[in-house]
Amino acid sequence: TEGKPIKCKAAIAWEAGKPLSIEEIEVAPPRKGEVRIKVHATGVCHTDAYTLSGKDPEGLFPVVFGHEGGGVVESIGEGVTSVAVGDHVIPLYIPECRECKFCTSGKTNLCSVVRATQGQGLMPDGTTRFSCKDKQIYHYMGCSTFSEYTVVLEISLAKVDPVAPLDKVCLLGCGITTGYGAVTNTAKVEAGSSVVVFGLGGVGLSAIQGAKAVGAKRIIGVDTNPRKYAMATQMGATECINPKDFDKPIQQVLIDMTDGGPDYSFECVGSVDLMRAALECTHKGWGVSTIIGVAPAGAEISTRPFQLVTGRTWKGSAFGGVKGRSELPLLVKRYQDGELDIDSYVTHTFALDEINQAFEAMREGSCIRAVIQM
Ligand code: NAD
Ligand code: AHE
Ligand code: ZN
Repeated sequence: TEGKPIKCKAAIAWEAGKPLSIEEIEVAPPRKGEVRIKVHATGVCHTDAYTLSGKDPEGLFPVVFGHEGGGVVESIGEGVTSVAVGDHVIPLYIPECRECKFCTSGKTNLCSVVRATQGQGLMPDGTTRFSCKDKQIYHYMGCSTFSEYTVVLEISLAKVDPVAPLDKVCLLGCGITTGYGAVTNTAKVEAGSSVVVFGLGGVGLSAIQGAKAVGAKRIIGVDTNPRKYAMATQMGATECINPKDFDKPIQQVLIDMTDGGPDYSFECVGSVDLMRAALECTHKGWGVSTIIGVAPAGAEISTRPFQLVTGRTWKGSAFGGVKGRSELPLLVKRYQDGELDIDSYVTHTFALDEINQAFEAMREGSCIRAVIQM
């Protein structure tokens, strides 16, 4: 039977820098290889605020943001076989087609089959499934979870245990997986290592959790907001420091604290100055620094080449190097087994109507993750 459009509520960003507005939108039925899902919950990630701000070179408007969701399959398009109506799913902004040269390389999670159209806010056939007031509305990062219903590709869905609470495991759709995976997959931090994490938001706290899980000996959290230290300590930080408390550059402070610098560092803020500090603080000869934060259009990193000549390595990580369809079910299991903390991250919950308050909470600095319950 032919699917029908669904009218539902969504938060639309009509233009950069303006609050989102709750509108009735029409969500078209899923086409070939697509799945329509009822979104049950979604986190709000700093990246949503970044693109809303207008600093993302790929930002498009009007758009439905949101890329940290959990939902239930409402209907499937032609040819969809890996998920069925009623399945619980987490949308993935990095798909996993299992066929492209990236997926088959064994070297990366950056599946690229649909990256071009995804970056243009479109489904692979070049159209969108959202409309409002006779206008086409763009998709965001292939997910658009700030809507009661959304359409996502089959290859962009991780099927998860239906027993797992979607208003918690939705956070595996971005922040938690990103920080945790950057430590365990990208940098491959070993037991006994020293680790510095710059930025103690949802991503940085998860890097700390990952570092603790692999047995890092010393884990130093760096943030300009001291309200983040209690959670960082709870996640496994052995110390927390504020760059504002020192006259010396933060890289020098860290080198002095750790007898030559940490083995690993992670930048979880999106500041190119901190990216430089994060590289330069690491230990001569073997230090590895991983960039996770997203910097604004036009920003560029720099350092003296000597920093690399003398044995430091600069890396980057997207979605923690995680292949979502294969690996997210394992992280869900780890959560269910009590080995991965997700619950502590949910410091705020809001209804979809209140979504601008979630952005406000993130700016205000008291919040780790706000979860929108649909
Ligand atoms: P967040 O806003 O929750 O946390 C950022 C933290 O950085 C805050 O605690 C803030 O106080 C701190 N901070 C700000 N300026 C600082 C400074 N100068 N020195 C030290 N700390 C400072 O953000 P989040 O959701 O945790 O995301 C962090 C970054 O990671 C963002 O740039 C986001 O866009 C990016 N991100 C990247 C990926 C990826 O796959 N690469 C995934 C998710 C998020
Ligand atoms: N559009 C931005 C890039 C944004 C970016 O780096 N995104 C991360 C995920 S952030 C999630 O909160 C990512 O996965 N990048 C890989 C990719 O292919 O986009 C810009 O600067 O153009
Ligand atoms: Zn994100």
